[in-house]
Parts: sequence; C-alpha cells; structure tokens
Amino acid sequence: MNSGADTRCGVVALVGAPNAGKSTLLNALVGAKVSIVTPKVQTTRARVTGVAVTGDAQFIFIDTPGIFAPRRRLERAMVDAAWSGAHDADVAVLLVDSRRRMDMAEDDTVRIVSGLAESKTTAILALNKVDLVEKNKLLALSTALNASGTFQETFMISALTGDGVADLETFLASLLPKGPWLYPEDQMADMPLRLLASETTREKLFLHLHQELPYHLTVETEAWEERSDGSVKIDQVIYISRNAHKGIVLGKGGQLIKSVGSASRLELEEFLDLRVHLFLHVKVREGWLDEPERYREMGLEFPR
Ligand SMILES: Nc1nc2c(ncn2[C@@H]2O[C@H](COP(=O)(O)OP(=O)(O)OP(=O)(O)O)[C@@H](O)[C@H]2O)c(=O)[nH]1
Ligand SMILES: [Mg+2]
Repeated sequence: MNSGADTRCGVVALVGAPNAGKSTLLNALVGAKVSIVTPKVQTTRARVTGVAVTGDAQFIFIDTPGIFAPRRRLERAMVDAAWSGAHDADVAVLLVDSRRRMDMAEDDTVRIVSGLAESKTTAILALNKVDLVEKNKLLALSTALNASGTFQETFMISALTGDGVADLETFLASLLPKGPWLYPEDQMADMPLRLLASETTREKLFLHLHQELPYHLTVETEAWEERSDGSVKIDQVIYISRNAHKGIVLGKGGQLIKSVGSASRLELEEFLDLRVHLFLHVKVREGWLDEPERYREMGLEFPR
C-alpha cells in the first residue's frame, strides 16, 4: 500500500492569525491530541507535526504559531517558524475565525493573505468556527478574502464540532503529490516525549494563569526517569522572568501549581499509559527570553 507507486504523501501547513483554531484542527485531522489548545492567543510557539492517513494518502500536517505583527524576540521567532512552515509545505491552509470582521486593513489575516499570494505554495481557505456565526455572514467574509485570487478552494468548517473537516481532508488528499509514505502507518505525532510533556504542562499553565503571565514563562523537562515499578518520574522547570510572578504561579499555599501539576500529570498518564510522578520547579530567570538555549528547547530558531 505504501510503496510509492499508487500512494500520495505531502506536507500541509495550517496557518492563520492567533486563536483561529489551527491546533484544534490539527488534532481533529489526526484524531488525537498532538498540539496544545487554549482560549488564549499565541498558545502554539513552534511547529507541531501531526500525521494522518486517508485511503492512499498520508498527510504530514504542520500546525504553526499564529501569525501577527511581532514585537518581542520570542514573537519574532514564532512568526518566523509559522512562515517557514507555510513555505516548506505542498499546501497551506489559511484558517480564519469566521467571527473576524474584514474591514480592518491591518488585520493579521489580511497580511497573511498577501504573504501567501507572494509565495508559490498552493493555498486553501478554511473559514473556521462556523458553529458560532450565522451562515449569511460567511459569504461576505469568503468573498472579501477571495478577492485577491489567492485561494484554490474555500471550505467552511468547525474544527471543534468536526463539521466540514472530512470534506476539507478529502480535497487536500487530491492535492498531495504522488510518493511513498514517510511515516509508519500508525504514527500520529513526531515530537520527543520530553517536549510533549513540557507542552502539556504549559497548556495547563496557560489555562490557569491570566493576562501577560503565560507569555513570560516557558517549561522544560529536565529529567525523565523510568522506574523499576513501571512508572516514570518527570522533573520540569517553569522559567519565569520576574520574581514578582513567582507567588502568582505558585498560588495561595501552592494551590495553583498543584492544580497545574495534577492536570498535567493526569493527561500525561493517559497519553503514556503509565503512572507518572510529576515534579514542577519554578525558577526565576530574568533573561530567559534572550537565551538561545531556551529557544532551542522550544524547537525555535533564535532570531538575532
Ligand atoms: N466554537 C468553536 N471554537 C473553536 C473552534 N476551533 C477552535 N476553537 C476554540 O478556539 C480557541 C483557540 O483554538 P486553538 O486551536 O488553540 O487556536 P490556534 O489557532 O491554534 O491558536 P494559536 O496557537 O494561539 O495561534 C480554543 O478555545 C478552541 O476551543 C471551532 O470550530 N468552534
Ligand atoms: Mg495553536
């Protein structure tokens, strides 16, 4: 089946403004939680690969960070990673939150459409979150975004409910180049377990913390020790940039970090199918946002 003569295999990048639903769509396409999702913008920081098979086609989906006008170094690294994801792909799917209004010239999405128009990548438009908008609003949005002639096709989907996702996938399969599959048939993700564990904890921190705080922290898995009883002991460091944040991350009597730790542990136990002992250590490190090593750990290039 996967010898290459009758099979297809290609890379499909999911791009869009922050919070458009890219990671939710990746997980829906793959049928497993591969990429973290939160209601906050700028959740995804680096490219995340998800692999799926339909019929004779193997998709290598690339979830990317949201594209916006970056200011800080970390933001620049994220946006660079997103664009390189789009440029390296056979097909780029632009995801748009259908609630967005199209009358803002500086809108992130407008900028992404011009970027895609300039690149040679085949582009598809997917209006997402259709479960939240009236159908008659979708047409106006679709017309506005298609005025540039950038998109080969437009789909209206809900990554959350799955509405329209199968149709999108079928169409994408027809665009993939012929070739042998690059991953084993049952593979769904391509992320080291340590990074997956860091991301799981970061998701819980994003869900528990508010305002700017999630954007001033990063999580790294420092130790991963398999024990003779079959369980695994994971030590993670949460780097924060200010001492003043420590109390908030820990919470009253350590309650917040405890909730984060147990939510992350439960999810990791389910994913790994192992008992997990998770230890979280909060470290203040003022300059972490300017340290190349931190970017490498996140899977990002360090922008000079
Ligand atoms: N109602 C509804 N909510 C959705 C849909 N798709 C995504 N969401 C929600 O939108 C929020 C953002 O979803 P993500 O998948 O994290 O968005 P993203 O584009 O990956 O965001 P960044 O990584 O920050 O760029 C989450 O709260 C999702 O549950 C949808 O089709 N319908
Ligand atoms: Mg995301």
